[in-house]
Amino acid sequence: MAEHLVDLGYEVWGLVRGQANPPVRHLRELRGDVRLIRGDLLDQGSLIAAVERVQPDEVYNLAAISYVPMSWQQAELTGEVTGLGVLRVLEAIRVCSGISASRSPGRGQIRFYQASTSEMFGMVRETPQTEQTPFHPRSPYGVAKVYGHFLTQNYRESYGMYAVSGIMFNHESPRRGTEFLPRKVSLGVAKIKLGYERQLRLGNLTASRDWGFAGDYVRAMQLMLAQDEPADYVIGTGVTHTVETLVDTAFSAAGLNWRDHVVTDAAFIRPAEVDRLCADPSKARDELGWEPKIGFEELVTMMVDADLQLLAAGPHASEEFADAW
Ligand code: F7E
Repeated sequence: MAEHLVDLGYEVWGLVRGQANPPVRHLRELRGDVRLIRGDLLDQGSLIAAVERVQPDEVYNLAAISYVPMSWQQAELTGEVTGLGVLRVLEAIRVCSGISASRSPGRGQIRFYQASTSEMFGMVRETPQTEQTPFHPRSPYGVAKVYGHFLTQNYRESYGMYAVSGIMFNHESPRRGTEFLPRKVSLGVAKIKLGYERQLRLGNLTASRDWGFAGDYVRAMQLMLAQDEPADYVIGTGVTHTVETLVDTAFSAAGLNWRDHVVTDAAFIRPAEVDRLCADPSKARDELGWEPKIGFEELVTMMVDADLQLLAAGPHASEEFADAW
């Protein structure tokens, strides 16, 4: 996101949490032109101070505890960060814009983007999913995101703020965290191909997701803040694949047969699963002129190739910034 905005000529500030935050060094090396400011979604004062200091035209809230299995293990924290964190960012914008909590309307100058998610659809009521499809989240993560989604809508309606949500379906890239399925698979394939490992342990292979390229999705986020009127949009490809197909595609990209290496492990089965997600992105296409450029096979191959290249430096080359789950 930061990279895309810098390329568009934005001055970009990134909010950095915590005392020791290893990805910061990574970001500095990658994009020295992104300025950093300290703040935490759990700390209202720090967010007000950040908005006061930066005086932004636009705020993108992509911050969250976003790994679905973790949201069962730390449900309260997920609610605080992924749910109430949205309230704190909106409040910081409201206060710094001089919008009264008791009087409406008063559209400030700061535009707000909230990263909503297809996980809100959960046990889906219809296929494909649109902006009108009712929500039925299946994890504490999904529930927290529904709170953030409706709160963003409520601040738009209560205060006339330009506050919008993008209902993002799964989006991936070689920079994806290694705990999420596509990166876990691309890294696993690379390790097996290079002879570092023989097996890859996975959970449910029958679930389906609408997987797209993160670089395409950040374009949609920026476009959503550049409209005349604020509105929410579903962002996805409209094509869905099973986990098994993704696994097959990734192993095939390296000339391997997944059946020789994948082992099913109950440790990766979730208490409640989202079985099948598929976006209807026609509103984004018609109103934003947005379309994804990278298809499923190209995405998976890109990720496998990137990990083969990364691990050519040694079996542990991927571990420096990875969260081990
Ligand atoms: O799982 C199945 C798993 O963890 C995808 C987040 O960015 O996208 C992401 O949520 C599927 C699920 O992503 C393993 O059961 C099988 O059906 O890559 P994932 P997610 O849960 O769909 C949405 C849009 C978000 O908002 C989230 O923040 O793959 N699966 N075996 C596995 N998943 C993982 N992680 N690991 C496995 O071993």
